[in-house]
Amino acid sequence: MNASVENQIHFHELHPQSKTHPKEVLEGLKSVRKNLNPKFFYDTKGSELFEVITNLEEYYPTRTERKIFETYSQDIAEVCGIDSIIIEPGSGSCEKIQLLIPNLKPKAYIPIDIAGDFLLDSVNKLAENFPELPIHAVQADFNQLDNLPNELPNGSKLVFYPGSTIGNMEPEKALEFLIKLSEWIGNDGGILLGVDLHKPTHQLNAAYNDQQGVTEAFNLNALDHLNDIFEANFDKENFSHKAFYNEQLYRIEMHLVSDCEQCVEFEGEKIQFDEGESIHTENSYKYTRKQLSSLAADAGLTLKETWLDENELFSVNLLVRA
Ligand code: AVJ
Repeated sequence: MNASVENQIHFHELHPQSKTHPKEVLEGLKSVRKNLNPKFFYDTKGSELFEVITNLEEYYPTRTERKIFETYSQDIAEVCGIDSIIIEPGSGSCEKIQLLIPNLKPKAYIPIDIAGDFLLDSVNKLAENFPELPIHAVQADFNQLDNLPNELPNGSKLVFYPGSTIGNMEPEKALEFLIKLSEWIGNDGGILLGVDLHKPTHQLNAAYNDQQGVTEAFNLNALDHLNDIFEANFDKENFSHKAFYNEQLYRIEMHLVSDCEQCVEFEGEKIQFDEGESIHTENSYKYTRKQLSSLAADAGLTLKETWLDENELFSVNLLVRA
């Protein structure tokens, strides 16, 4: 790192990476409806597979959101206001924000991510592209982060939460999360939120059941990940990918279905599977514009503006305090 970059990038380590306790996983695996937190998709292999998913023909969200950012970047900046402090929970590669920075002209950028090394790599690349931008990288699990670090620049805050990541949360959790963000942004800030929209079932089912089987590999990889970090002997060969849109609950459900009756060992406990029994690995909630504005209202926020693609597949929304 050269001297100018050192001045530009500040690193805050708030919660050193904490390991998941096996009990947390065991509780899900032993419950009547077996379940696993979708965070277990994302080891190195899983993150690579997700990257491949985002480029699949059937998987419209990523490219559609990018197109919205590209098309409306000027307008987004006008409505959100320039010169703000941009905070991005779960910033990953920090690539999406780069589409907006030239117009948003932020005073500082604060990416928050649990993966410290990846975060540093990402902000170093960002700093090369935007050498004038002050960056405060925060290594933390934003789900466990209640308060922002103290020594941040002053200014109005814009939380950037793209990718419909909010869709992974149960609606009650999404509400709690928006309430927390509302506290972060205060009266003069905003939340720029990417949300995937409700649409015909066949289109959604296709996006999570791609022809090449990448989503299948992504789902099954969670079992390898469990074997790697815990004492476990899942055999991917004995499970199948299942994903479908639940029209009543407005969510894609992903499951790993046991192909046979089998017993898997996890941290010294025996987990029994019937043939056809599944582990529920992910929910990806879709919203109608009405549902989204009522969620915002419940959090004391209002939808100030919504940007859509021409087919109204995906939405980018600015939420401010009501
Ligand atoms: C990263 C949660 C937005 O729900 O579409 C992609 C994850 N799962 N294919 C989504 C995912 C299966 C993705 N999110």
